[in-house]
Amino acid sequence: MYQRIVILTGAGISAESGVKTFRDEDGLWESHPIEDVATPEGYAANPTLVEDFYNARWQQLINEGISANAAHVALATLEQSQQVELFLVTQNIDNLHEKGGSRKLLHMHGELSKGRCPRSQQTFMLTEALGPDNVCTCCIPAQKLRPHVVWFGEMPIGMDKIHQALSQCDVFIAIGTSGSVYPAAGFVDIANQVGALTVNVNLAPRDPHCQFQYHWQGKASERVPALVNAILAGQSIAHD
Ligand code: BJW
Repeated sequence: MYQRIVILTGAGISAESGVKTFRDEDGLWESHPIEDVATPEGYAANPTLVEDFYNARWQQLINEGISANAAHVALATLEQSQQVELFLVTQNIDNLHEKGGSRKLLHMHGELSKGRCPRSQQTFMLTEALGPDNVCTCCIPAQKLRPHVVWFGEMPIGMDKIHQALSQCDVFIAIGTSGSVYPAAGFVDIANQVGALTVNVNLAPRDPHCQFQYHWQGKASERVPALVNAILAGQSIAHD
């Protein structure tokens, strides 16, 4: 029934795994001014504070044994079914889609597990915490790795591929994102313009300004498996 599906995920899909969201009460931004930890200027002003912030989040993912939940697993099932052409793009920098079994996805805001050379932009899997001694192997002299994270004012990763997928999709689904950060917040407009079916999955009730045609309210761990089952069974998802 549906052939080309683009799925965008945000912090809400990982919330039930124990990873904090950004803008909810008690979210990540509660204790950190955004401009301190999520801008190039904040990093330039205090690299140690920023490195500590991302090192702590990476350690949390490893040490606390945070696992994928049913929503991540359902999306991996959809990919593996090969019944549809799936383009999965996440704003999340955690690795829970991979832990859930997804093999093809795009991390448009980067990945906690990687550091990036500020000169060549080459990425490196982190084997030790970010800090003055964690340097690239691509430059002479070696450069200190920065977090492989897209901060405000920086260009998200893979925009050409994302636009191409959106321009050809017949369904666009957003899961667990507040739609407050661009360009991701504008993907629904592109999908609507090309005539795709647009569905939002969120714990919160429908926002009257929301551009999605349908709103599946509830926990991602419950609504996403239901959505995937419907798609795989050839049933319509064009309802609230
Ligand atoms: C559940 C749930 C459950 C909870 N089940 N649901 C003015 C107008 C327009 C744009 C701009 C502007 N001024 C500046 C800009 C651009 C700026 C921007 O958007 N600013 C806004 C604040 C206005 N954007 C940028 O700078 C971006 N770059 C850019 O625009 O480059 C130029 C460009 C031009 C043209 C084309 C392309 C590019 C870069 C943005 C980088 C964002 N980086 C961050 C930080 C990453 C590092 C880190 O992790 O620390 O990425 S910000 C942060 O927000 C993070 C997230 O990926 C992102 C989105 O957050 P998300 O995922 O939506 O989380 P929340 O917490 O907001 O929402 C969670 C949702 O889940 C809620 O709705 C809950 O209800 C729900 N939920 N539990 C289902 N169990």
